This record gives sequence, structure tokens and C-alpha cells, in this order.
Amino acid sequence: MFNATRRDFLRTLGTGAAAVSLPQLMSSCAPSDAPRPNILFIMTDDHASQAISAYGSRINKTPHIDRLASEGVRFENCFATNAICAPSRASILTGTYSHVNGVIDNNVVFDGEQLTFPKLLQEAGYETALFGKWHLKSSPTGFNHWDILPGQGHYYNPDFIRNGEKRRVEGYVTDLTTDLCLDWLDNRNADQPFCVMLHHKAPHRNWMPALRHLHLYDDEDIPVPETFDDDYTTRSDAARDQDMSIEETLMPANDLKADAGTDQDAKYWKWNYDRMTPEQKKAWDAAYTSRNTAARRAGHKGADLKHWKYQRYIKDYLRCIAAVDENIGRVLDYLDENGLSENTVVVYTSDQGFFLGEHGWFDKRFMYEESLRMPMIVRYPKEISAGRVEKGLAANVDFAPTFLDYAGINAPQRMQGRSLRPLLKGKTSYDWRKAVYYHYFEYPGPHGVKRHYGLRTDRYKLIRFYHDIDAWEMYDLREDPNELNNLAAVPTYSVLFKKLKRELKRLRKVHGDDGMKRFLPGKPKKIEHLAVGASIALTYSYSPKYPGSGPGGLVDGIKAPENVGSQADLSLWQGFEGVELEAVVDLGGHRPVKNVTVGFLEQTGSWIFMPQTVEVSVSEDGKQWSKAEVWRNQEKMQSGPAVRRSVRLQLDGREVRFIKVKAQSQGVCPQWHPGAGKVCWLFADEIVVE
Ligand code: SGN
Ligand code: CA
Repeated sequence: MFNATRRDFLRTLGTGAAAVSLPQLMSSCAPSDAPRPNILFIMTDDHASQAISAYGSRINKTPHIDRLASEGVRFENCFATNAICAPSRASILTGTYSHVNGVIDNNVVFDGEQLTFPKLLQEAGYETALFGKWHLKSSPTGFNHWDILPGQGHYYNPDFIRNGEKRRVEGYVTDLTTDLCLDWLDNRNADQPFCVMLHHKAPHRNWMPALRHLHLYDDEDIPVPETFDDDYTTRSDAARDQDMSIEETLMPANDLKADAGTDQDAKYWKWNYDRMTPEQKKAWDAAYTSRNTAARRAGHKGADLKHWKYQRYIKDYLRCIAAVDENIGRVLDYLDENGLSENTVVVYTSDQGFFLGEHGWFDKRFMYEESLRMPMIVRYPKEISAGRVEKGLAANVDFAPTFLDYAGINAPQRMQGRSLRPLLKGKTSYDWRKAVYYHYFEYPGPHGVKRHYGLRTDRYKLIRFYHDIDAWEMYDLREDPNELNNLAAVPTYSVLFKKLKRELKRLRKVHGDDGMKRFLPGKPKKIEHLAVGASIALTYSYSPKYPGSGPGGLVDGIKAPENVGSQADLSLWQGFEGVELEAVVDLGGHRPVKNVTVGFLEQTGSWIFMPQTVEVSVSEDGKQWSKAEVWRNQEKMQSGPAVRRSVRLQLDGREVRFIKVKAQSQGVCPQWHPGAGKVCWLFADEIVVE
């Protein structure tokens, strides 16, 4: 608190004191203060600490990341609060938990109006820039300059979007992202401190290494982790029900670069492989073709096949990291050569951890150690002593307050994390947190990891899986670092179990996350109306892939939920692929009709859009129709969250027997959409007649 006056003062600088130069003010008003540090925030995607030699990797060497660790502080216990990409990034930017910033999973569009640390730094006079993976779907806000990959991006010859404009750049993504960052540093305004976010796509799935690394590890057998053949004996069903196993889930072509399994697999692989130039393809094929021939000959089966898959997966993963590490070396050299190393806070982290064969898995999401732990290394020679390991419990929500602290800005009330600066200085503050709270939401979703929340102390972990399961797990990490022995139901641990449960309840309250219902998709509801059970005829058929509850599904009195969640359960809807919905409902007799309401789903990420128009006509005999009412969509097609929208058309209460509903599809996806020009979908559920 004793710093508040100076901080408040600095904060006002950004907004009002433009006429006076910053160094002048700093020297006249705060003589003891050095210029504010630059911030270089390097983040990779899915880089597990088990694959960093500074963290004791048994499988690879990362000399440049190790250099950073030996010159700075390495956090042993830094955790993601929701171990998946977009949520972790949103927590980092805003200093808040998923349930506060809204990005509970990878489907939600980040609301860029929120307070973020780049915005506050920018206001306070920093020049801010962002390069590489973004994945938050809305356009970045708070940056003087940005150049990002659309979505997940490509490894080879990726598209980049620079301040809104897309172009294709030839080369390998990790090198290119670094080039862009170094170029920007070279041309920045040197009068201002900078904050640059260098966010690599690598080593995200589908793990495509740079050509120069294709033969790394060629003659080695990478050791498997201790828990490679975990049988989940003591665990809840969540571990058994996942879909992220080395054995079953990895796709032969796209992930393993061998012969395609399904059509989907072949399509994914083509999408990645076809980005390459003929020369790149040549070098690529030279590396994989003979390996694949050998594998075909060997005809691996059973445990042998699982081992082969692991080797293919882990080697490509580690090869991707080799390029990351080299490029970090380039950036550190650049700082040295330009006299920037002393006064720049350099951070290396990853959005969350990853399973490298532990428990037989890849991917993340679970609150188990490998995916929960973020590598986190900070170097700032001016203030941080070299080569220290910090054991305090840190979390991704702490990053924003930490950066702000270095810039002399008070973290806004809304931010739930705390500045790590005291820990970085080696001063464990007496009231530091004793547990980190965690909450994972993306279920149903890719990889089938069930919803769960929990806490992790320096020694114990408590997890509760919920939604379509209700199960507890508890681990003693000191006795059981591999989390093989679930203690939740062990009688001798019941006192501890109760204590941790109480603590978890308290943490949920403290963090304002005691209303998880808010993020649960609703359940279908039974409703009464005039058309329930009526006969219905469709002019154009629904897609057999999305029949809803069958032919009569639009008038069966079962309504898909109002709250669809961030990604609707599509099995509850009837899907129309590129055709109109045209339905004639026969009420079986004359009834006075006051209104007709049709429910539509809008989920733009799945190419599902609201109709252009909805029209209702009525008839007494099914031959002579009178057009009763038309609704026109006034909104332009834009990306947004998944929502259920109802279109209600007022009728005059006249007695009719037949009702015709026509909803005209948008036809094709708009220009800005990844599916631009391709057919879009219409999803409807109940036609409610009242
Ligand atoms: C893709 C991957 C998944 C991964 C998610 C989320 N499949 O869907 O394996 O979990 O991204 O990753 S892929 O076949 O398309 O590669 S995240 O980093 O964005 O959270
Ligand atoms: Ca990730």
C-alpha cells in the first residue's frame, strides 16, 4: 500500500500527462525509480514442463530455456486454473477466473471490452504488441500492433492476420512468429517501454516439426513415462471415459503421419500437408516415407503398437520444441545485442501443461499434475537473483497483476490473481495463498474430459467431477506424485478429506464460483401447446446426421434448452444442411391460433446461422393459404456465442387447421467465416403453436 500514491500518479500519466515527457517526470518526481522495465512475454502452446531440461526432463534438452532459468527464477508450482487454451489465455490477459471473464472453454468468444493488462500498460505509456497464437476469436484489443494466426494456425506457410489483414507467409511458423517479433522490436518507438507477447503455436497438435529437425531423435528410443500403462484402478470413471489415449485416439495420418485411418483423418492431414510447397513436401516425404514402410513391414500390434505410436508422437512433439528453444535463443541474443537484457522482464510459460504419455495420454484438461502445471520462468536481472527455484503456489491469474506491478500500476479490484513480484524477489509473503482453485468446463467436448473443479495445496489435491458423474478424487502428492492412489474414499483419510472439502467450498465462495449451474447447459423441457403430436410434413428433409428426435421431432412437445451452454448438444436439434425448413403442421381440427414460435440455434463456429426470414401461413383446408406473418432477420451474420433464439409470429386468433412454417437459410457462410462460400446450416427445434 505504501506505494499507492506513486502508482496512482503513474497511472494518471498515461491518460492525461501527454505533454510532459515521461523520463522528465520520473526523474523530477520519483528520483529513486529506475525506468520501467520492458516486458517480453513468451508463451508456447501445450509445452509440458516434463519436456524442459531445466525442469528435469528425461527426454530432451532445451538449452535456451535452461539459460533463462539459470539467469532467473523457475516456478515449480505454477498452475493453470482451467487447463485448456482459450480459457488460460483469457485468465492471463484479465487476471480473472473463467467464470468471471466468460471464457469457460474454447468455444466462447472473448469479450475484448474487458480490462486486460495490455490495455492498462498501453494506457500507462507502454507500446504493446502481440505475435502468433491468439485463439480468443474476437480481434485483439489493447495492442498497438498485432499479427496473429487465425484459429490454431498452420505449421507450414501459415496465414497471419496483421491488424486485421490476412496474408500467407512462406516458412515455418515458429521461425516466422519470432521474425515478426524481432522486426517489430527493431522498429519500435524506443522512447517508450514495450510489452511484447510472443505466442508460439508450437508444440500444439498435430506436431509438425521444422524440416531441419525432421531427423532429430532418429536413432533413439524415447523412454516412456512411469504411468504409461496406468489402469486407473483407484480412480473415478472420468479417467476411463476420456478420449485422449495414445492407444486409441491419436489419428494415424494427421497425428502420426502414417497411413490414414478415417476420411476425417485424411481430410485433416490434407489440410496440413497441402500447405507445404513441393520442396517442403519432398523433404518431408523423405523423412517419413521410409519410416512408414518399415512400420508397415513390422506390423506392430498390441503393446508394441502403442509403443510405436508413442515414439512417433513424442519425437514429433520434441522436434517442435527444438525449434521453439532455438528461437528463444535468437530472442535472448537479440536482447543481449541491443542492450535490453538488464531492463526487460522475460517470461517463459505455456498456456498449460500436457500429457506426454503419462497415464497413457496426450492432451491436457485434467487437473492432474502434467496438464495442470505451467512451466513458468522469469528473468529480470535488475531485481531477480539468478538460478533460484520458487515453490510458492502461483497461477495464470497472477500474470496480469505481476506485469502491472512491474510497470508500477495497481491491479484493478476485478483481478483475482496476485502479483508474483514478492515471490520473484525471494520474499515469500506471510499471507501467500495456501491453495490454488481450479475449474474445467469443456464437457461434452473434444477428448471427453468430464467437468471438474478442485484445489491443489503444496501437498494435496482434491478434485470433484460433476455433471454426468459425481465423483471425488484426493491425492497426497508427497507420497504419491504420480497420482495413482485416490484417497477420497479411504477411511483413514476421512478427516483430511472433510477438511479439504471445506476448504474447496470456501475457495469457490471466495472466487465467486459457487453458481456452476450458470455454465451448465439446460435440459430439454416438456411443454404443452396446440401442435404437440400433430402430423407434420417437411418439403426438404433434415440431415440424417442431425435428425433431432425423429420425423415428428419439431412438434413432439420437447423443447431443446434455453441455455444451450457454450456449445449446444446438437442431438437435441433438427439440422438442415443448406435447405429451407418448410413444414406443414396439421392440427387435426380447427383451432384458434394466437401465435407460432420457432426455436433456432445460432452457433457460428459450427456453421449454424439464424435464418434470413421466417414466414407463417395458415389454411383451413390445406389448399388455400393465406400468408399470416413474416419475420426478417435484421442482424448481419457475425461470430458470436452459441445461443438459442426464438422467432415468434403473432396471428389473429382465427380458427385454422393447417400451419405452414418456412424458414429461409442464409445459404452460404459469409466472407469472414472459415467456411466462407460453403453451405451453412439451419438448426430448429420445436414449432410451438399457441
Ligand atoms: C484441437 C485438437 C485437440 C485439442 C484442441 C484444443 N485436435 O481440437 O486435440 O485438444 O484443439 O487445443 S486437432 O486434431 O484439431 O489437432 S487448444 O490448445 O486450443 O486448447
Ligand atoms: Ca494449449
